[in-house]
Amino acid sequence: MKTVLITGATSGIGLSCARKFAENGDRLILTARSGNKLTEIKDELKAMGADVLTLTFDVRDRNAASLAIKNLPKEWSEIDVLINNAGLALGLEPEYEGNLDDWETMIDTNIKGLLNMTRLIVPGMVERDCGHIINIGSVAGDAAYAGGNVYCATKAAVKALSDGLRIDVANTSIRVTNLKPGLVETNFSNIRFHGDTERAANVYKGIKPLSGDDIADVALYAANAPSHVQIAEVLILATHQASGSVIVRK
Ligand code: 8X3
Repeated sequence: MKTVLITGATSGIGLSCARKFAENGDRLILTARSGNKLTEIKDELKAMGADVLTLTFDVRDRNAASLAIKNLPKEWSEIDVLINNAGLALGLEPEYEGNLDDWETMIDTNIKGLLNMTRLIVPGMVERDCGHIINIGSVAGDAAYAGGNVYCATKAAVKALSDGLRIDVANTSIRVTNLKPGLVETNFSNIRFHGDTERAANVYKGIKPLSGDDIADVALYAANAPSHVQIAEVLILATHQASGSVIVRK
């Protein structure tokens, strides 16, 4: 049984990971910005018999994150798996027309938020010589696609930060995984298009997209691989998607 901390645990891939790891018998620390949603999910998972602790804070808020992690009850303080899932895309405008607030939110959440959590939790893993960081990257980090610009850059950063961390902990038993999903049908596109549900639905039209569960399955596999096996990076695409920009719709 592992203690697994998941950021952005109230929706999408984060929520799927929470359910899959709970089914696996792990203990969960779930973090997100919405306390109400966290409580709902905690109740759901507790009904399945899972041991769950919730922490309400925004990964962008370095002080709030630090306060929450440093004040973890002793029995929850040894985190075995950190799933850096909190992240988002906003907008699909050409780079010369993008919204600067959107850019800042993506950079602050996808890069700096991930770094905040890594910086807070990995030192304990190093001390114990044990742990696993699973970063949710994206196919978007492999190559830019039209309008992806800043979002793609943040996911390229997730790849570089995963690779860098893997080097920095190579002398320990800690493992670092970068999961790179393609089209996953969650609230992702709805958020990207600021609530334009019709535009969001079009993203998944004519193709069977991945689900959050498909990604959580891979995260669970990586976390439970034998200790000498480091699943360093996995690109997970829908069958009719070949890259960030090649999608065959029928
Ligand atoms: C999400 C995948 O292809 O919509 O990171 O950018 S994609």
